[in-house]
Amino acid sequence: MAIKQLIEAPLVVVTNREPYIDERVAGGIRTIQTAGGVVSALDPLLQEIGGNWVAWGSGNADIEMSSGGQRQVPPERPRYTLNRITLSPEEVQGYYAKYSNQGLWPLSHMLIERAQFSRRAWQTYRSVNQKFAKRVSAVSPPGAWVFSHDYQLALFPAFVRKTRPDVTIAHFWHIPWPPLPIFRLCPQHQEILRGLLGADVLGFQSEQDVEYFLNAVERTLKTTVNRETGRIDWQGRSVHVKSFPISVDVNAIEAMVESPRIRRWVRGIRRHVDRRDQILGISVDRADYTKGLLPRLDAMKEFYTLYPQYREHVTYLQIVVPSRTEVAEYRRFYEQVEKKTQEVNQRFATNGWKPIITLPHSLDRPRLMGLFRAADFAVVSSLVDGMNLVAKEFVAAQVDKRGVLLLSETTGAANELEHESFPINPLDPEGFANTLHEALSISADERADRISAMRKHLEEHTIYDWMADIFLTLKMAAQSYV
Ligand code: GDG
Repeated sequence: MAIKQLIEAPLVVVTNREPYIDERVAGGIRTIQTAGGVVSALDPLLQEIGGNWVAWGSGNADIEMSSGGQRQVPPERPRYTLNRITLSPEEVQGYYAKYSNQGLWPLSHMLIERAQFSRRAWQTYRSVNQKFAKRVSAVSPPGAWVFSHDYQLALFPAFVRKTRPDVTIAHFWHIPWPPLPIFRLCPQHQEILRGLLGADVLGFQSEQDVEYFLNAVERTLKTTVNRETGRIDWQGRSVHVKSFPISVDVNAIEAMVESPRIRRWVRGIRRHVDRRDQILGISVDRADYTKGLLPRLDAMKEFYTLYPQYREHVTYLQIVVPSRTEVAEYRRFYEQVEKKTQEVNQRFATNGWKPIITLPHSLDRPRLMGLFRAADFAVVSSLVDGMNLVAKEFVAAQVDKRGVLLLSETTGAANELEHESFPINPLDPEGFANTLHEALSISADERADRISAMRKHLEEHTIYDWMADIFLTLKMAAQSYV
């Protein structure tokens, strides 16, 4: 069924990041469409059915391009209303950089020592969530369906419910949910749970996240949880908790890599690689400590040490996109990656060959998908990851079925792709090196079989299935109030 037929009420989407950013550049103002799974799924839907999107207006020309905090988008063919929330630099620091990214992000990824909380940042996080709720309450038509998103907005559902009990809310928690002994370390853990329980539907990436969440609710709020149905009785309502693993648009990626421009790009890369008798490996990550970039470099060092036959033959291209550069820790992390890369290169480079090439900036999406198509192997080595879309995109782009995927066992994606990918433990460099050798040793037929099986799975579980599943659950939740 087409997703739009599932939507039976006016739709309001609420995210931290906005789908369109107005930026002042030399010579004028440029509107940039942001990328990412959620935006690329929900923007076309809102373009089709109309509605409202509420987000932090982070662009430096957002205010002047909006009127009364609103902008009709897409600019060239306006179809829905983008409601921009203006945040002061102090609010951005407290709500986004500190509480969200230095507190909830590391804690949810179970990297306890990196987590920092402060009551001052909490107050800002709280008031910004309230700000979002106020705006959503103001723009939501009666009986609207509200889809809100991620750890930046944990308190938002309960705030909206207070003023607008008529709306039905689905909130999706995009990152892992930690086990209780870790979650408890968040000084405001009870408030976070109470905030989220304001939703009617709560979505997570995996069954394990759901289990940890239900356990936290049961143990800390002393509430009845039905594990079979995933329902929580909360303040006279039912909250439906379920896993909705996010995915990609396989057909769109396939069409992208089959376009004449990208076919040419892929041919060029392959010619270059084959002429030099190389095997091309690739990884693509935001420069984030959860992605296991440093242990991966240790593993590559181990690989070239244990298997010297690959020296001068396996070239590993790492795309490391600077991320959250407003947080000092992230800037330092980026420098560490650069330093370690240099060390490995100095140790193994020969005249005219370098084991690791770093691309320190982002590529446009079609060319990135083209690189995935051209590569012989991809490595995803996150320490912990809610899903990891790079793994799924690599599989979707592999239309020639030449590549193998090394995938960290501790990603959400491994729940779906563990049988045909090559599982790795990111903290076991020797094991990682052995697995890479094993993966590079299988026959072309086996490579093709593995990619085909993974592609089949992704064709049956696309980003649109993810969205349809969430809206179907939301619809059931909305009906139970009628
Ligand atoms: C969070 C959760 C969950 C990267 N470099 C370039 C580029 N990218 C794109 C990739 C991919 C996306 O960014 C990264 O998604 P991931 O899932 O790998 O990682 P996070 O950013 O941490 O995402 C994660 C995800 O949300 C779900 O949405 O899976 O667990 O942490 O789509 O392709 N895109 C372009 N150029 C680049 O250089 N165009």
